[in-house]
Amino acid sequence: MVRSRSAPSIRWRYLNPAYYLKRPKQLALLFIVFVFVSFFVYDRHTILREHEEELSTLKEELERLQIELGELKQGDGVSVRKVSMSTKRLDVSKKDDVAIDPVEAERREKVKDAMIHAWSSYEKYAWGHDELQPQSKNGVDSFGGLGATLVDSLDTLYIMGLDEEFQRAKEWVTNSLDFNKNYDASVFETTIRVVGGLLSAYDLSGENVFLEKAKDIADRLLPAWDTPSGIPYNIINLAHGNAHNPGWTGGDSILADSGTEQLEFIALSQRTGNPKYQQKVENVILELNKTFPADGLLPIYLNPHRGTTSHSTITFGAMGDSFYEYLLKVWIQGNKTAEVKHYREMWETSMKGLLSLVRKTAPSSFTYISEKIGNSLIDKMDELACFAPGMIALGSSGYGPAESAKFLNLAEELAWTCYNFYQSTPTKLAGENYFFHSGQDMTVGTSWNILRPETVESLFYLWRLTGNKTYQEWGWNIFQAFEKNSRVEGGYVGLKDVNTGVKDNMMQSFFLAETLKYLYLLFSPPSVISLDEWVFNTEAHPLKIVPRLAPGQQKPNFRVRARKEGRFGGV
Ligand code: DMJ
Repeated sequence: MVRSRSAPSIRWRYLNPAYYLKRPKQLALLFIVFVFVSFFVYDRHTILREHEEELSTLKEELERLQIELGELKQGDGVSVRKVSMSTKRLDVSKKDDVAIDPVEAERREKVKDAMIHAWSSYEKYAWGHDELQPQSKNGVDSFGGLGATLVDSLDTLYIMGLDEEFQRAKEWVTNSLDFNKNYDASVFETTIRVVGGLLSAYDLSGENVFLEKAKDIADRLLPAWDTPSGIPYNIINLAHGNAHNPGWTGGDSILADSGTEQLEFIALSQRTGNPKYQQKVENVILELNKTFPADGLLPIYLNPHRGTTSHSTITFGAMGDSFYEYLLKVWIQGNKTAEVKHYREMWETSMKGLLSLVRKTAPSSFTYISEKIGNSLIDKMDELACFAPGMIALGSSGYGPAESAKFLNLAEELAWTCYNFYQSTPTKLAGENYFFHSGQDMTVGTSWNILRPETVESLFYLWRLTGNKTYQEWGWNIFQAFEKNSRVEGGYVGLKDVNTGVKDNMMQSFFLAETLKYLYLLFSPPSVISLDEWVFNTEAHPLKIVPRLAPGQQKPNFRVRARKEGRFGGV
């Protein structure tokens, strides 16, 4: 009895600290055992973690090799490497931010207020619809019911730090954005607004849903490129995939509509690792390059069967504009490498052609870009062509010093003309196009204003690239004219006539995507969406510039770096 009771009590005494206090040898032994066990456990953990890291690197490497294998099998020569955007917010403002000038800060807040007014009106009256009609306070589905304004606004909300609004928009994209629509959509408009808007939101936020949706809609657009020449049809049914061209072009494809998908589809290939998007759109440029004229100017109609141009207008305005813009921007997106050299060469050729269209008005010597049909020049310029000063300024640094200065000077002269499109009207808002008659400088042709962004876009580039604050002043004046004429209780409207100020009933989605974004950035430090790191699509959606590798080139796996707690909108 005694023995059976005392045995456990002897064992338990080893757990009593008092036991060791009286026995230093046992205490030392216990300490050594403790150190040894701790080291053993720590060592196991470290090995496990290292193995996990190694495993994930191997998985990434495997994924990369699978993509390369796929490319080799297809034998297409197009090299794409999947880029993973982090799920963390990207820091798009560099660390060396200069303190923001108080006047700029105040103006930026005013622009942000304008965005809040436009967005909250859209939320209130047109949620989920393509566009808001502010006077009648309802939504309309002008793009097939793809939530065009919502998708077009995502990155602007993000950049401005309107986080709650961005989250609500993201919820809608996640739960309600449905592309399975029996609707004949414009390939161009859907690409620049929807694919571009989603990819930009993905690049900024790292939220996968945006990439998934971009892939979904791009896959629906892709059959449009299945033509004998590879030049796409400009309209496609989103549910059934049958494509065609509008009747009014006589069956032709439109230049801008066919050559303004490259940035978005290349970006999509880079982010998904699937080269099919990039192949289709790059092939269009290769095709056009085969017969590219010496002046680099293409008429606005292309035959998608023969791959030839049709007799039609040459213009940097409607239907021509963004073809030239994308030649330059794909070169920038491609890190100006040998693989994209032909884009820059084509763009420089087109700039020679542009110089041949440049004329000056009398008596005030405003510089403008005329249009051309056959051998005849037309003394007309669209406000749409006012993107050109920004494009020329952006491309000027790729020339040697003398050419660079010449082109920058041209960009500044053209921007002055575009600013005067605004200043010359009673409302201080520009009309849709201008004619230049000798002795009369500029005369408004089509006199509506639909909240277009091109002039403020150019002012943004010129301010970024020259540092000249005059461009901020001009942008501020234009913004004030929008506030005065276009702001109504239910949002922002265009004007039916810039002479009388009579209002229309439409808030274009590009007002939120482009006009307000460029104005906001005009009053933000240059590090917010740095032009060294981002390239804007033609709808002002910034796409992150990531490495573009030559075929067969080996490079370690890369990732777009994310800042741990990225925040940039509130700079
Ligand atoms: C936008 O949709 C794009 O900027 C396009 O390239 C031209 N037209 C509008 C804005 O005016």
